[in-house]
This record gives sequence, structure tokens and C-alpha cells, in this order.
Amino acid sequence: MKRLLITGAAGGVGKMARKRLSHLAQSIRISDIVPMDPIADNEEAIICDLADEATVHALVKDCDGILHLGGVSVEKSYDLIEAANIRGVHNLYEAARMSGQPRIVFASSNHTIGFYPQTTRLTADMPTRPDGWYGISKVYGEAVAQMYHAKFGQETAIVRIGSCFERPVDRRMMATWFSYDDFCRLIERVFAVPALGCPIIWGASANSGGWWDNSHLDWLGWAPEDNSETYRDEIERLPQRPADAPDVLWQGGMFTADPVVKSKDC
Ligand code: NAI
Ligand code: 15L
Repeated sequence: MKRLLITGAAGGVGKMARKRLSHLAQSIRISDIVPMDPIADNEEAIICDLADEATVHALVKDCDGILHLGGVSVEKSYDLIEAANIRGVHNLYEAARMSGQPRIVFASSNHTIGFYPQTTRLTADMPTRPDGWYGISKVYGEAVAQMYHAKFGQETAIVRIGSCFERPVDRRMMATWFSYDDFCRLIERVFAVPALGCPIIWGASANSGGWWDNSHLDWLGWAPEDNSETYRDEIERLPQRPADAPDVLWQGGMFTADPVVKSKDC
């Protein structure tokens, strides 16, 4: 690619992706609502609130691919989520439609299905069960991607990320962990494959106790290689959780117990 846009570039996954995926394009346009320092030689930084339509249109212009990581990434007030994840996704897809439809990776979340019990194995075609406004906003983003694909042929990899961190840090993450290496190999493949369409992809490593079935993706040429079992000993040293705790019962873990808040302040 000539130019790849990475939104959410100041965030945890964004910082990692900038370092590890800079080879994907001659130039990386990075964007966030907060400063992104330090900025590498091949990066062009643009501060942008995703809720601001005109700025998002300028941001997307002349990009050949988009890694959309920006937005509210945990349960917060409806007002904050609505601005970044509802209006923000609308702005991004409209901007892409008017700028030659660059291929998009949409960072969706396991919180689209958070209210499934941990005992249920899921395929990507099962109904969503979001666990809060954050999860609902990601269901909305997935629906936007699917509608733009059906109506305009816009290609998106909808990646329902489990827990994308350096290593698993609690018992639930033994099932949900998505290693940085597996994440990056997936993004490389998404931008390399000749035809993408608009698949839902479970963003998780090959964890032995995983809950999600990616067997519909044989054509993609990607399979996760890491396994949370590498960290089994240190996770087993953590205190046991009560059998009725939300993070023991539900796939969405503690998000299922978060309050529903309206105010812009939280
Ligand atoms: P993060 O919270 O560290 O990064 C998100 C970035 O978006 C932040 O730098 C924030 O400043 C920016 N942002 C927030 N509101 C914005 C707005 N209105 N306009 C522009 N930028 C805004 O999140 P993280 O962990 O890096 O996740 C990246 C993406 O992946 C998020 O969309 C998140 O929902 C999704 N995801 C991440 C998971 C994980 O395990 N890290 C799991 C599931 C989904
Ligand atoms: C998410 O969607 C969040 O963005 C991330 O911070 C984690 O909480 C992750 O889900 C998770 O469920 O572990």
C-alpha cells in the first residue's frame, strides 16, 4: 500500500501495530484524539475526533487501507460511546465510500457476544448478545460494515478481538487472549488476500480452552499460532474466583456487571 491509516494510534493496540506493521505501506497516517508522540519517520500524525465528520473525511482521503482501532474501548457512558463508536463509525464508512473504498479492518470486540455463558462454543453466524453499550456499539459497527459491503462492495475484516495484550493476565484470558504476533499476522493477511469480502473473524490465539470457532476462514490463509497455555503456571498462581463471579460465568467477564451510565462525564 502507498498509505495505511491507523486510527486509535495512541492506544495500546495502536502503539503496538505502528511498530510492527509499518512495513505494510510506504507511509502510515496515524490518528487519535490525543497526541501520539513520538512519531516515526514514515508516519504522518493527525489529531482527529472521530465524531467530527469533516475531519474524518480529510483523514481518510488518499488512504489505501484502514486499520480502525480508534474509539471508546471499554464500558463508559452512552454519550461518550455514541460520539466515538456510533457517529465515528458512520463518519469513517461514509468517508471511505467517497474515497475509493479502501479495505478496512474494524476492531470489533468479544463484548458483542459477552452474555453467552463460557460453556457455549460460538460460531461467527450465531446471534449477538452484547453485554453493555460498548458491546452494542460494536454490534452497530459490524452492521455498518455488512451494510456497506452489501450495498457498495466495501470490504471489511470484522475482527472480534478477545483480549489483545502482551500476555494473558487473568483466568478468563486463558480463553480470550490474542497475542500481538497472531494479531499482526492476521492484519498482514487481510491486506494481502486478493478478495476479502466482509468476514467476521474471531480475534483470539490458538488457546487450548478457547470458545470461538474460526473454521469458516480456511480460505483466508491465516491461523493463530500462539497459545495461552504458555502462561498457565503464572495464571494458576492467581487466587481462585467464586463460581458465580461474572468473569467465571460469562464470556464478556466483568463487563456484564458494569452499570449503564448516561452522563458524558464517565
Ligand atoms: P485503547 O483505549 O487503548 O485505544 C483506543 C484509542 O482510541 C485511544 O488512544 C483513544 O484516545 C482513541 N479514541 C477514543 N475516543 C476517540 C475519538 N472520539 N476520536 C478519536 N480517537 C478516539 O484501546 P485498545 O486496547 O488499543 O483497543 C483498540 C481497539 O480494539 C478499540 O476499538 C477496542 O474497542 C478494540 N478492542 C480491543 C481489545 C483489546 O483486548 N485490546 C479487545 C476487543 C476490542
Ligand atoms: C475489550 O473489548 C476491551 O477493549 C479490552 O480493553 C479488554 O477489556 C477486552 O475487551 C477483554 O474482554 O478482555
